[in-house]
Amino acid sequence: MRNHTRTSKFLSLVLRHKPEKIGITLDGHGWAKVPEILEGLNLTLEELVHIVETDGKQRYSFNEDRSKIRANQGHSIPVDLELDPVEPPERLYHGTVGQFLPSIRREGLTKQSRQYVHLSGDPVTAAKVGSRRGKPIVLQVNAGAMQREGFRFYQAANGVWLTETVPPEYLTLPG
Ligand code: HQG
Repeated sequence: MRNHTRTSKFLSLVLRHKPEKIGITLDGHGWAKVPEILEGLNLTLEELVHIVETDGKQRYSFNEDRSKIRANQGHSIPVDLELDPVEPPERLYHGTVGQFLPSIRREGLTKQSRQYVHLSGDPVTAAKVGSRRGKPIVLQVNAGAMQREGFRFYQAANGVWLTETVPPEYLTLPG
């Protein structure tokens, strides 16, 4: 069996950041044509379905007839995922690392290269996100208060919470 982790990482790159890597474009809603993905990644449909179905974070979705595929979140290129605002739980969580804290204290969470700030529904998931970069630090986000004060929250098809920005007054930082 081929190394699916590597292929999945490349699929993320293509569907979130650089479709031009395989000479394709995404439509305005982030969809790529499945035949173009199969050709560009040298995969069979069966292999692509396996990657999508076994992905630990459900990073990808097919459309109904499996003619198109897109990433559920994480884009740096502007795409309209057509997500409706939803009421968040009172608390959400963000996993980061210590080196970013001075800047986060000053300006809050900002989306950096991506389209949204990514938040997790529970602290364990947030710690995993932070641990990609080092010793994880989990920040608590007062999402309920934000929503009541007019900020919008979205939930991607894989459950990841998205918002435009989290001002510092809604964050509880450790220490
Ligand atoms: C930090 C992965 C300085 C932020 C994950 C993070 C997630 C600031 C980094 C998804 C800052 C951005 C997203 C500020 C935020 N000053 N640093 N004001 N505001 N940061 O990768 O949330 O595996 O764009 O704390 O699991 O780490 O790829 O965002 O450390 O779901 O599917 O700037 O990506 O999913 O990093 O991760 P990212 P993220 P996948």
